[in-house]
Amino acid sequence: MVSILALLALGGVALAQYGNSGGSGSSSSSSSSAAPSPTATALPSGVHAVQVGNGGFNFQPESLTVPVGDTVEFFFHPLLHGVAQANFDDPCHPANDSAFWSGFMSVQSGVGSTSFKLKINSTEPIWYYCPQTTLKHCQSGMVGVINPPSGGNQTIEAFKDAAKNASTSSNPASVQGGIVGTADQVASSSGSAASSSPSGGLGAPNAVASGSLVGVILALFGVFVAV
Ligand SMILES: *[C@@H]1O[C@H](CO)[C@@H](O)[C@H](O)[C@H]1NC(C)=O
Ligand SMILES: *[C@@H]1O[C@H](CO)[C@@H](O)[C@H](O)[C@H]1NC(C)=O
Ligand SMILES: *[C@@H]1O[C@H](CO)[C@@H](O)[C@H](O)[C@H]1NC(C)=O
Ligand SMILES: *[C@@H]1O[C@H](CO)[C@@H](O)[C@H](O)[C@H]1NC(C)=O
Ligand SMILES: [Cu+2]
Repeated sequence: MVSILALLALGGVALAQYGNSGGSGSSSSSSSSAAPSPTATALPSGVHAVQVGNGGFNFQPESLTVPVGDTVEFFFHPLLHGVAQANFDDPCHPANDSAFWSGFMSVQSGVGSTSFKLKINSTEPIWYYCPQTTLKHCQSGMVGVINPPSGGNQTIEAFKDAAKNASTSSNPASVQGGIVGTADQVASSSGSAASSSPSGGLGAPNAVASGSLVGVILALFGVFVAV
């Protein structure tokens, strides 16, 4: 047990030093950027995730079937994306004055801590896009659909093809139609990481937790000594 605590303490000191080396004055550059993979944790039931701009100008999944009454939660990735509702005929522009719009979400790394939740009220197709004009996200294929028609020529491929031809893109005038708030996955995964991570089988969760606390305290002490 003593050696475990010592290891944890050393780890804490190392982390503290690492954190210290990067900061120039500001001490609060947070560890929240270490957000776990968005697929790592379960969402509340009835909530369906769409990743926005995760490694490319796209939505994942770009086509999603969602029951009436459920919610789609959009999670934002770097650097600056948004979600707005279009009509099938005009992929890169707001459907009308009441088209939903998340606003542009600025994310530096990982998954943004703010999400956009959209309630699904019918089985009608919902076509959407990212209106970022820099690098023409919509025209590059950053479009998606919820509850696509089961047949016919209104497909996500046709929507994407039409988007390529759009000469401009634009966003709705105001954020509306959904809820901008704390992202479910980011919040729940940081909470569950501490309790569910086996930490290499070091021992019971309580022992690990108290060891970590000692580590943090010793790490703070280490910084104090270093300064
Ligand atoms: C706006 O467009 C959407 C998508 O076509 C449609 O479902 C909605 O009824 C329209 N709203 C108004 C007020 O026209
Ligand atoms: C889709 O089908 C309709 C008739 O069902 C037709 O009028 C329209 O031109 C078709 N659009 C495309 C892009 O093929
Ligand atoms: C896009 O533009 C090309 C060339 O102008 C045209 O051939 C094609 O039919 C257009 N596609 C759509 C989906 O509008
Ligand atoms: C569903 O209804 C809610 C409440 O009126 C509204 O805020 C939301 O924008 C609607 N969802 C869609 C996809 O239009
Ligand atoms: Cu985008």
